[in-house]
Amino acid sequence: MLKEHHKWFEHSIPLIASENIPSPAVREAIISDFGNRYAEGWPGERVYAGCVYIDKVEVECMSLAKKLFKAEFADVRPISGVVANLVIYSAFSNPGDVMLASSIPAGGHISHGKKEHSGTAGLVHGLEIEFYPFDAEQMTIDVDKTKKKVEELKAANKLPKIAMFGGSLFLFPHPVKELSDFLKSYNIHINYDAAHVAGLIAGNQFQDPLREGADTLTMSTHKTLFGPQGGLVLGFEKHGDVIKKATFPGLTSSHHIHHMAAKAITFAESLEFGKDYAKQVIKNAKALAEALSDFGFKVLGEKRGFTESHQIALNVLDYSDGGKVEGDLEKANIIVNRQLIPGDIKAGRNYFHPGGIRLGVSEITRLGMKESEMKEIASFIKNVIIDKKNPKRLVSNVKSFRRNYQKVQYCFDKKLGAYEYVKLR
Ligand code: DSN
Repeated sequence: MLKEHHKWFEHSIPLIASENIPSPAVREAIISDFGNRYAEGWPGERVYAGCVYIDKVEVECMSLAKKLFKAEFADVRPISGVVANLVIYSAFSNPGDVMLASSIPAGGHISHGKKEHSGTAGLVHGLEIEFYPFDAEQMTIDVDKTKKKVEELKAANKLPKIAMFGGSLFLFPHPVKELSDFLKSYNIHINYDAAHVAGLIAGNQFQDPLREGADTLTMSTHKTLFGPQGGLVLGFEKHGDVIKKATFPGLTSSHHIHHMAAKAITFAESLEFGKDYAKQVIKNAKALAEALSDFGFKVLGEKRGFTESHQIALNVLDYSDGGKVEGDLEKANIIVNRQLIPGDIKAGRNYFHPGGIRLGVSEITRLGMKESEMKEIASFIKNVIIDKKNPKRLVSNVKSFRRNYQKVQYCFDKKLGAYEYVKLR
């Protein structure tokens, strides 16, 4: 099954916005013996022996992370974006406190969610979640309405402890600069979840949350930041101690040392190639959005040029629903995910049959695709959704389209095929 999966992806168009393809060097770190070890604690203060080389790598990893994101402090141990967010909840709030965050149809992530939706913040840390007012035309948080809401919450004795920016459906920068002075005047901790856009921030092509007023930055390390699956917390030295304790012993025991080493490689790759990569990602996303719009698709964010990130969101209700479209595209080897979009919940649609799909160009950009390939991809998508061609009949065209894009670009060593199955025995 593993081999079948590798073959399938070699022949597919992977458009899941939360995924990417790591370099051969990152894959090599993942299969190293670091993955069989424990290194609890901080380098130099471990509670296990055997960490001589692990400590050296982790010190280098933290230093590369700080350099890449121009941060005073880095904790490279959180094992995922969800755990990185839990570190922030644990360090800067108590159960019962209020957090401002985006709802899922407005782009929020499950880890920012309410208890009744089994969201991590509510279910695991007991936070009360209040949603930001959202401007669906501009596809971002509404600044004036947010200020009003915070004042109302204060009057109701529910002043938020944390304001969470960032999310999962993330087309345009969030108004951190516009809201940070206001939020700080109420002593609200500002965290920015950069999971989706970390690679764009690293390449200086999105916003710069730590300079715009965010206190901390959380992320996963495997979306536009093209590394291994993992998490990262960044911020200022003054918050270092409380973050360190929340990560260990609070939220990790072993911190997946092999992935930590692979993060170090990713940060080095991003310092070297990240700017060119991020620029091409955004060009590709815009080209794909424009081509889809030219074919007649309803692309969200039209008033602002569709996207400033790696993502595109389509409203597919003219043809069927997001769940059905996701399934049809998969049969044609085009991998996307269905997406709740603004208006879905009010209209009674749910996560299984939402109004939209979300597309991301991070992985196909890492494979070397440029604007002209985006036009071809838009045409495949039109064939399935608008022309209702039999998706299975498109598979051979998709396969030959993919033939020339089999190596990972924007990395130091391109010997291994992107989806090559590595046999060790
Ligand atoms: N659910 C994925 C996303 O944000 O798209 C990853 O957490």
